[in-house]
Order: sequence, then structure tokens, then C-alpha cells
Amino acid sequence: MTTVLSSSPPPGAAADWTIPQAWSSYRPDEHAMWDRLFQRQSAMLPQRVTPAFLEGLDILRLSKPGIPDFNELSDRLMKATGWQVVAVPGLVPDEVFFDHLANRRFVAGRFIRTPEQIDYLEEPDVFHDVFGHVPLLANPVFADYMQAYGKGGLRAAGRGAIEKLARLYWYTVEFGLIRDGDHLRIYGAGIVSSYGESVFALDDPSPNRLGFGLKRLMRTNYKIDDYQQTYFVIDSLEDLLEKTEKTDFGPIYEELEGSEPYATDAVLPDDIVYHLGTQAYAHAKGQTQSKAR
Ligand code: HBI
Ligand code: FE
Repeated sequence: MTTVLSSSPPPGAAADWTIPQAWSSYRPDEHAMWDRLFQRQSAMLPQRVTPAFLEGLDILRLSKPGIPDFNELSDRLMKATGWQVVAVPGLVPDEVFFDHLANRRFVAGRFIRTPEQIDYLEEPDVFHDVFGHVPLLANPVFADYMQAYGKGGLRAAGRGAIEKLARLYWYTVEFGLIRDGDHLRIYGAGIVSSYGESVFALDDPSPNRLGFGLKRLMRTNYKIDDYQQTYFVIDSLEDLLEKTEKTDFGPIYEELEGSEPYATDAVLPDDIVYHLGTQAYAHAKGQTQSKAR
């Protein structure tokens, strides 16, 4: 998990860390970068992403050229599910992030990556945040899941359990896969906004693809700087919302307290295995080998 060291907002930001998007001050090359990324992703997504994502693109008119104006986007999103999109300078402290989500506000970076950063950048930019995250917020079930996550985050913060909850976010909202009959599709924003990972996550023999389990995810380490070694598969957005809403996380946090996390490539005896990864990609890069478990 990325932490933000400073706990007070930078100059120019409000107390809740929001800043004006200042849409009219984007340069033509910045709009052109959005269009380039948008075209590259939308060309390959129809066969790969969950239909709810494509519906969101349509409901929110995201195919309109140029970086979206957050006011216009928020109007459409508000009508669909009561969510808004607000601009922030970059990563914000966990509790600020959770508080926005709990109030159905999604925080998005206003800046866009440079051509040198086209395939990798550390802080979430407007393309990752808006193209990756916002379409599913037009889906009522996912919209409720994200709000529940924010509320859960505020509770977890009081119990020192943010790390466990952050793993749930990572393996669902950022890197989740979803079943579609006999096939898998992507829905996680980190995959959807990445050209390479949209292919890798579904088609490459390297990563594990395992069934979703709440406690399992909360106990699993993740990589922040490369493709995942394991993706977790949900049955449906409804199932994800139900399993998280109906479960009291308190006892899970207690049970996991002090337990050793699972490695990024672990496969356990009671995992549902959709695909047992070769881990060839990770091993070629010298990443962790399985520890015996
Ligand atoms: N800030 N802007 C921004 N975007 C995020 O996705 C984000 C954040 N701060 C904290 C955070 N994510 C995560 O660490 C939480 O999910 C735990
Ligand atoms: Fe993200």
C-alpha cells in the first residue's frame, strides 16, 4: 500500500484534499494523450471487459474526445448512481480517500501521463482514475460496493486493519477478474487502464487465476510495480457486494492478526483454481519463487 507522508493538504487544495480540475487549462497535447490511450484500450476491451464496464462508458458518454470535464461527468454519474468525480493532486491519505468513497465521491488525479510514461506510472493519473474506475461506478451494484468499501475503510482505520482491507481493494477494484459463463473477463481498473495487463491478466499462462474468498484476499500480499502473479475471480458484481456486505470484517481482522500473509504466487489446497499459473513471466524477471506452504 502506498502511504502519503504528509497529512495536511498541499497548498491550493481544500481541507478534503480536492482541487479544481480547471478543465479549460488542459493543453491540446494532454487531450491528445487521453484520446490515444482511450483508442488503444477501447479497441481491445469489448471482448475482454465485463459488459457493465462498456455500459458505463456509454451511459457516461466517455467516448467523447478529450479529457472528460469532471462537472459534466459528475452530472451524468449523479443521475445514474448518485456518485460524483472530484479532482485531487495525487495520492491522498487513506482516511481522506475512504471518507470520499463513503460519501459517493470518487477522487481522481487531474494530471495526465507524459508520452514517456505511457505504459507505466506510479501515481494514478486521470486516465487510470477516470477511464479505469469511473465506468463501473455507473453500475448500481458496483457503486454500492465502492461506498461500502469506503465505510469499511473508516472502520478498519480505527482497528489498525487498513492493510488487510487494502488487499481486498487491490484484488477486486484494481485487479479483479469476473466469470462470464465458461470465460473470464476483466473488471479491475488497474487492468482495464493497462494495455499490457489487459492481455496478460486473461491470456498469459504465467499468473494464477483463483476463486474469490474474502479472508483469502485479505491475507494475500500483492505487487505494486509489475503484473500480478495471482488474479482472483468473482462470480458476479452482485456476489461481490453480497459477500462483503453480509460479512462482519471484525472477526476476520482478529483471526488474521499476526498471521503470516500468503505469498503473491501461493496456491492453497482449498483454492478454486481456474488456471494454475506457470509463473514463467515472474520467474524470468527474478521475482519470488513459491515458498512451501
Ligand atoms: N489516493 N488519489 C488516491 N487514489 C487512490 O486510489 C488511493 C489514494 N489514497 C489511498 C489509497 N488509494 C489506498 O491506499 C486505499 O485503498 C487503502
Ligand atoms: Fe486505481
